[in-house]
Amino acid sequence: MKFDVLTIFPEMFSSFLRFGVLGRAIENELVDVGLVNIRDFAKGAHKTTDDRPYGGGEGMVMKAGPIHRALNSVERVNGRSLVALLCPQGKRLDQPTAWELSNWDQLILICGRYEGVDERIRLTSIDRELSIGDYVLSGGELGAMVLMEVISRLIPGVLGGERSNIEDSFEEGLLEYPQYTRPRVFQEKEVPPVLLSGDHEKIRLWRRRASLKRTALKRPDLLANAGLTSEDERILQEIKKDSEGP
Ligand code: 4FN
Repeated sequence: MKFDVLTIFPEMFSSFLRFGVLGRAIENELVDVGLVNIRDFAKGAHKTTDDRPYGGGEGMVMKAGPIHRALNSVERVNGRSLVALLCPQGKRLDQPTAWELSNWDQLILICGRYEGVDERIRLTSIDRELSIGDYVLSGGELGAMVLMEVISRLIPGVLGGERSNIEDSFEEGLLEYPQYTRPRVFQEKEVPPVLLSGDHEKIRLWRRRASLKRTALKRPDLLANAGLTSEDERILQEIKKDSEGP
């Protein structure tokens, strides 16, 4: 996967790209990231990337020219290349969308600043609008980082052996079961005895039940799209019955 990020703040990405799963994926050449400084494509002595909005009003708007020229400077991998604008209008990123995006060979990510980008960029150059959530940000850069992190983890070879239960349960659309490690007792709270029993089938059922219970309690919206087995349905009925008790 090749990511190309267009931003006026490329330095924001340098430490993010050096660490963790994504840092290693880049080292192993499973992922490549190009950073394009939009300012390098600005004109005039001041290299301005923004200007006052037509019609007046507060704030500044990112000029179309520099973004357009920055985009033209990016080498397109081939036909499997998508240009995405990170912005609040976009479809909210979720795990199924991340899977779909992971099928492209190149994602070109444009990060807005100020009050956003000149509308003509949307009209001429954008294939997709993507959002990471419904809150106010100062720029699209954190969106681009979230997107690169989420998608990188789905690329074969990136997670290696550490494909965790977080992935497995979330791929099924459920929350994770509770985790414990030593010590066995912490501030009078004990590890559930079943986890010390060595009975792997009992442990599997306990964990499944805990995942389902957590999801039903904290994120019931996730259950609608979860891939529930008939065993899961049975466990959920049990959980419901238990909570109805006197
Ligand atoms: N944000 C909202 C409504 C109106 C404006 C914003 C907002 C950065 C350039 C866009 C925001 C959220 C998720 C990029 C937010 C994202 C951005 C994102 C983003 C500066 C203009 C702006 C109703 C969502 C609260 C600022 C709602 N994912 N404007 O944040 O780029 O990627």
